[in-house]
Amino acid sequence: MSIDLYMWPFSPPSRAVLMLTKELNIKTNIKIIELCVGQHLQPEYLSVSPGGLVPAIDDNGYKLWESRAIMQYLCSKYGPDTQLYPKDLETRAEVDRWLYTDCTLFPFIRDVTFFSKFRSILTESTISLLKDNLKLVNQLIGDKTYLVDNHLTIADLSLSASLSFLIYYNYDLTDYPNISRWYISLSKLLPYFEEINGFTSDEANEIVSKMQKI
Ligand SMILES: N[C@@H](CCC(=O)N[C@@H](CS)C(=O)NCC(=O)O)C(=O)O
Repeated sequence: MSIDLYMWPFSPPSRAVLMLTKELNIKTNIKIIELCVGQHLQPEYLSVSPGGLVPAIDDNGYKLWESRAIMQYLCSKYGPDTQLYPKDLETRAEVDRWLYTDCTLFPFIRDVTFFSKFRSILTESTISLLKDNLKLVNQLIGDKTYLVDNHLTIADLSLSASLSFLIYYNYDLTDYPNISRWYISLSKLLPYFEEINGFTSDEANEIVSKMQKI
């Protein structure tokens, strides 16, 4: 049995799901949806993900989008005993809380780093909200290696993928040292991390220049 994963390799939520498929050893057919040429807006893809967003999965006819919902589903189906999404109610609630925190944070990261380079949407308010959210995340991470308990969860996968945009676009993390330390540590602990998330700043800028043309 295998699943289809529709993704764009540069997309943080896509990479979070891809990392999880590695953790759970799920046989995965990767279907690249090239955002730079508008493949996500084609009727064929809209029948999988009606909003045209990546990632999405097709698990033998069951279609699901929204990365965090996908990760919760994959853990429940393919790793029912996995500590990646713990069963204990309070521990699971903490993982969920991080996923929601990340879901709030990611649009600010995306707007300030990526979108601002080819769309005029950047406001003082977005810049300031990103700083407020990073301050909180930095405080919550403290000296932890993993966000919840002492082991990897889907919260780590989701947040690290979101934060990667800050790294690619050289966002100044001086005021958020716990975030930098945690991200670097996780990148060394996970054997697939570099392969999936290791875009260079040059590659990230090249993607911006492709987006500018559409
Ligand atoms: N909350 C969604 C966000 C997905 C998302 O924003 N995907 C972006 C790529 S990172 C996308 O598909 N953008 C296409 C568009 O905006 O039209 C998730 O976590 O899956």
